Amino acid sequence: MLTVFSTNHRLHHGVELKDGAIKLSFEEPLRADTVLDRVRSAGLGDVTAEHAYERSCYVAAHSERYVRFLETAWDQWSATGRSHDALPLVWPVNGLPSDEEPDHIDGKLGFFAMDAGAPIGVHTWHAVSSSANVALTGIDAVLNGATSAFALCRPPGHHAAREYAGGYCYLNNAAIAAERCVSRGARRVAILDVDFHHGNGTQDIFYQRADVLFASIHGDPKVSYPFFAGSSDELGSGPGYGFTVNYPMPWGTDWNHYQIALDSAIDRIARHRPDVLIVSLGVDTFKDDPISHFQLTTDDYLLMGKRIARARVPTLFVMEGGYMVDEIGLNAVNVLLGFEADV
Ligand code: SP5
Ligand code: ZN
Repeated sequence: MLTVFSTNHRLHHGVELKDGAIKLSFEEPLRADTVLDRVRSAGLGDVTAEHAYERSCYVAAHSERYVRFLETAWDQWSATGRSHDALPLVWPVNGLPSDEEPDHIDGKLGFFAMDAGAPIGVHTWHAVSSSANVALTGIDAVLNGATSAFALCRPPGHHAAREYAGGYCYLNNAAIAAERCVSRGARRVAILDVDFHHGNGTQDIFYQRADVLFASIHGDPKVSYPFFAGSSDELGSGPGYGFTVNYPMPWGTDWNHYQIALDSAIDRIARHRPDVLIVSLGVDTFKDDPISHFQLTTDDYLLMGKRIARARVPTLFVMEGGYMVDEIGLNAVNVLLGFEADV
């Protein structure tokens, strides 16, 4: 399996609120470099750099004004004399009267974010656009005939919606890849999200669409981030009704329970008869993950990959979360090795 990787991910390492204190984020550069090391030591296949893409590829999944914001936020922020990461401090929550984009950067930061989990530093846009290009390069390999490919994206993408950032995510790499499939002629696409956290951004982008099916297995939002999306009664709307499917699972979920949801999700995906499958591959379902609450083991990820392969659909794996850095390489690459063992 081909892996696509960009060294530009190292340009970004933001801060986040950890139990109320501002610290360096769990979403750190060592994550992607550790996965790359394991890709190489496991002999997964060739590693290639990302290609360049037009910004219209990003605007396919996001709004023009949101992409413009991401491109220019640091310059606007630093022009006001600030030198730390740009973070929002006020959000247009339910009940406030205005839903218009503010002129000032301090207002824009909240307008285009769901939380304070996606800080913007001087090189963030460079890393973020490269991460999307990694996904686009990977999907082009699949559309050109590869059975599978691995987009080793960082920063991750699945919390980023059409018009907001959040949860370490800025551009939605999996959604951008799905839109690329559609623009290159795919009639149906499926996205399977196995990150511990609900992929609220991906769900948002395709909620009204019947051509792109979104299925997600994640910690129950009653008790887990992102809290405000991911319940089983979110099914899509309009023509998209029935093309969103959520499997919220309790804290402590292990493989025995997880595989029941995974089988159901893959059955639903098979009935969609997608031309391409995109897997939002987070391995924060691992038992020792520092911010998550499932109990999957390193061996379970081999079984996950085997199960996904039985869908027999050309598949792009897109790296999302996973914060137990010591084992992130073993766990992520085990999904890919399991997939290949069955193909
Ligand atoms: C891509 C992805 O996995 N994003 C996850 C974003 C989660 N952000 C909120 C995490 C809050 C965790 N707090 C844990 C405190 C442990 N002491
Ligand atoms: Zn996650």
